[in-house]
Amino acid sequence: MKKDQQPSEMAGADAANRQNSNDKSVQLDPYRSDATQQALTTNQGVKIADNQNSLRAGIRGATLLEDFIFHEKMTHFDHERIPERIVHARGTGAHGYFEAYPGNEKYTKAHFLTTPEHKTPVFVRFSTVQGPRGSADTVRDIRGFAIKFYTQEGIYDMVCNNAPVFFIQDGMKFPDFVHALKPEPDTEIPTGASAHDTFWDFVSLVPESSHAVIWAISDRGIPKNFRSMQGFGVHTYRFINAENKSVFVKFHWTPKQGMAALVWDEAQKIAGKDPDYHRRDLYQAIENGFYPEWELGVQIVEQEDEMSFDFDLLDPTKLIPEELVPVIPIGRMVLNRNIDNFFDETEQVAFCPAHIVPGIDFTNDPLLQARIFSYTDTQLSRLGGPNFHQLPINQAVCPFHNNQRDGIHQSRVHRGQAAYQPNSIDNDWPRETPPAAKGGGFESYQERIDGHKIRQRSPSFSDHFSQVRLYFKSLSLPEQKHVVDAYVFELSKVQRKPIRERVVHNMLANIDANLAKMVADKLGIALDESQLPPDLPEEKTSAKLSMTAFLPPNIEGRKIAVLVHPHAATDNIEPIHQWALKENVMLDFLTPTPAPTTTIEDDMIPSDGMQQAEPSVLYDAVIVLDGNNLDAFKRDGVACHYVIEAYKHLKPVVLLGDKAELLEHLRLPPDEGVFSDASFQNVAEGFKEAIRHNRVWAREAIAESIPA
Ligand code: HDE
Repeated sequence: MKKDQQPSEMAGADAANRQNSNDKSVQLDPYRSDATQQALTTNQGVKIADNQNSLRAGIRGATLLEDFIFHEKMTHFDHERIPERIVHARGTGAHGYFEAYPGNEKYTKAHFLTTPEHKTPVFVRFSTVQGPRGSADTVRDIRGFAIKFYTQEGIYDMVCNNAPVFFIQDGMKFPDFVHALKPEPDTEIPTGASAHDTFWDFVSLVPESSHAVIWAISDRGIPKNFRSMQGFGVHTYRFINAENKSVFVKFHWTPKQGMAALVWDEAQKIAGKDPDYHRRDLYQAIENGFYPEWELGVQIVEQEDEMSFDFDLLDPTKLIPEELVPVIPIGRMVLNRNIDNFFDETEQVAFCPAHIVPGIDFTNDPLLQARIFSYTDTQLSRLGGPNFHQLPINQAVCPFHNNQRDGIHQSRVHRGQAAYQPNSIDNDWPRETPPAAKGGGFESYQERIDGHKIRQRSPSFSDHFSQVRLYFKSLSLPEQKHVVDAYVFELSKVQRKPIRERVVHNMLANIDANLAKMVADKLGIALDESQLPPDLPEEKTSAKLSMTAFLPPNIEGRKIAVLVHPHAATDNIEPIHQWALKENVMLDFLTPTPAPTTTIEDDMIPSDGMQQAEPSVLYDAVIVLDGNNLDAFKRDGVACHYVIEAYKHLKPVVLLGDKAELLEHLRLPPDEGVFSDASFQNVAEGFKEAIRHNRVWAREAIAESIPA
């Protein structure tokens, strides 16, 4: 389904509603500027007569110093860039809303979580961690998943990642970790990759990193797109209800679209063919009315159960297996509006885990405590001063008043003589609001603190491997294989042998004997059986750690390429269109050149793109249309490569009519993911099912023998 289709052609009235709410002509906020039918002026409002030429002394003379119009334009241009984020510089954002399910007041008094009738606006920014602003989207990395809730009680930022655990336990180590991960300081290489010496040097010396490393090394580190990614709050937070009762809480976002990952060869190729792949995917999905949706779930732990686990709830390198504490759904989030301006929204948005609202509170997780400080601090240099909360994208939607004044980029005119409190001159306004069950001022949970001032890691943080083993053991066999392959790939880029050895001996050997042996074997590293820990605890698994637990119920929003060559048959074209409408998928008819191509009857088929420019790596599945053109197809290297590559990347492929012969021609063994028939209708159901399963995993061993 394409953007220019009418809402009536999409499934149901819901789609029509969605289309409306994405209508950019609706003026949403007073600060959104629209220059349509407006005169070009200077920033002072003076109309400009000539925007093509600077003011010069004579037609061939020097430019005059008095050209204030040129100066203003150039000065602004010279300062258009701001420092990029230290981490998470590469990101993409979208607007939407959050809706709570009924019944949450037993946990929290937060207004936005306890008023199902109220839709809270949100802005979400997805990101990679390592690469700079212009780096590729599909690199192996953890993804950021930061949500700004514009609640009636103030801004709430839930700054999540797509993994439930982090690399370090104490914020003190964050600068070290990031310095090791970032491009190396002497060469500024590599961009957007963790496959280099300093990263593996650090993590091999810091065993607490093993858990987050294996999440990044697994398929979670190369998500298919942002729409099919989970999000996690990582830390344990607190909920506080109206009776002032507190429980511990972990946040989970689960995509309604299901979960899917790229395959590694594909991820690397997309980084070159379309470095904006994830950004484009989200934008296009929203433009086309496929609004991505996530369910917010919580794991609740009662105060008295704090110590009842064999790990510490305050340790951010640990997750709570869902078998121990189930995830309870408490609301849903829909992203339904694209940004108008990247800089003003996605770049200037400033998230901070310290932005919380009544009903939510922190715990003593030492990583969280460090984050409470770091985010506002970093905005001071990134956004140039303390007034970034006044930028439109960061502004609270409820009233906000205090006695903080002045500062760089102050954009409010504060009235009143008294900028202090208490005061009698302005009748003591603005005044405090005492805490209350609802609508009161923020009050921290009154946790009893009793301890020594000390720099020491709690012994309860010291088991660094049990959960890593649990994670590895819980993956499906293809997922486990990808983990092995990814360690080998990453370590192959590490130049220093002792670092490679340390990863195998100190990290992998503590996770799983087979994993360590397979990686050691491929790297040619000696691994003595005696180096493997003698008593590995009983193996157990946790179902939801594998992405296979999150298959979607349908294939809505997937992208299918249809390869068309001159002299195409027409019989299957309409059934393919009808099927796409029914299943709500996006179709692109790709042709050898951008020109329209022809049917056998000499009718025109418009081109949605050229096969070479829209390669198979950008699609979920491929259909090759039948026609009177098999020989021409076979002579077309781009088209043949298209089919081979889709096959190699384990994608479902439909070969219609005469194109069935391509399997033999291209030496591709038939399997459950290749559908050959004269009629598309006969294979449509099987094709759909194969797409729903993301990949034809049974093909993987054979696919490896096909040249990349
Ligand atoms: Fe961040 N992190 N972080 N982080 N983080 C930033 O804030 C920091 C951590 C996360 O789209 C920075 O505005 C410290 C965990 C996301 O704008 C900075 C520590 C998690 C984003 C910062 C952590 C995150 C950031 C850089 C350890 C997952 C992007 C620019 C103590 C729960 C937000 C900025 C966006 C960004 C500091 C660890 C997620 C430097 C000190 C754990 C999604 O302030």
